[in-house]
Amino acid sequence: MARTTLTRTVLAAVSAASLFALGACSSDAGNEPAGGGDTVAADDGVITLGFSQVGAESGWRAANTKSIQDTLTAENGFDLKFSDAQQKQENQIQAIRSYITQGVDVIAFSPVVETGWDAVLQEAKAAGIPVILTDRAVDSSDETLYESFIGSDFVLEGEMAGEWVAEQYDGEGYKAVELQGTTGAAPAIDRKEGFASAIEGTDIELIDSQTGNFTRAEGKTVMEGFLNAHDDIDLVFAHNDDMGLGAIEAIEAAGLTPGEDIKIVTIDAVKDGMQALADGKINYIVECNPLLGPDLADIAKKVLAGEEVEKRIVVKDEAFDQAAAKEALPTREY
Ligand code: GYE
Repeated sequence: MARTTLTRTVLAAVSAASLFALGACSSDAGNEPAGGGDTVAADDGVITLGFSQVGAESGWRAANTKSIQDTLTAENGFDLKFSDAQQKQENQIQAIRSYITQGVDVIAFSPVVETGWDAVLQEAKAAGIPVILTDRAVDSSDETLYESFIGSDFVLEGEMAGEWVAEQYDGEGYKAVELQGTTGAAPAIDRKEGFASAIEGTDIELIDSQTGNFTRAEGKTVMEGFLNAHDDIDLVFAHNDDMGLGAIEAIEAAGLTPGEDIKIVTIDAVKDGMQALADGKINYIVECNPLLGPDLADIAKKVLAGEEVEKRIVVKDEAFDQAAAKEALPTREY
């Protein structure tokens, strides 16, 4: 199975929760925040975790949600409160505020965009509720606002895609277009950067780049626009499989053959993408592992037990060409 192993990196200092637990044991825990840590693990051992999901925009997201819901179960000691933000930051902020008001033990979320989180994360901190980031990062100068960030290295994913493209097509004067993920989202910013750096110095030229918001429908619409505006597209780099699948529809509707007339490289390696790769419609996919539930459960338990946790857990990703996809598909988990 071409799935991932987890590489644990950078060790965190003692987590905020454990510092808090220490404080709660001492007699002068006078400025103890409301909803604090000493009630956390005490009540019947069940961990109430509020999770604010980005949305349901892609196959990746569906697999990620399933992993979280399948892992944070009552049998595993969790009471999961789950909300879907429909790709809107204000909905996520509202969900996080509501988890704070409910006094959950821990909050986890996958931030739709990178910036604009400091205020609500300060509120969680003031309430003594630890926060764990999954999948996407926040751009904040205050690292004490969260305990740990579990997710892939998106710059590396973009680089892996760009390196393969450079290896295959440098010297042929390729014109490429890019379907970007959600504007302001960590994977969109980082994958763009990684890809650009990998094709630098080659004769591959990026002639257009727009957001398709990580969805199949928008990927198709944006690709239609690219095809109307340019008659010389050789390659599409899509920041996820779903937008690549939308691009396939647009390319076929224009009477061209995806994977041949126009090469396609994507990121995620979810089932539908892998099937299109095995069918020859996509040329290469860099994996992004969505199965973050087990690590989230593990880190949440450790944080609430006052144990040290790693500040950054990097999920390791692989990549597939068409032959590798055919081999991997039958046993693929997502
Ligand atoms: O690649 C895309 C999803 O944040 C890594 O979000 C995730 C991305 C994933 O919509 O399909």
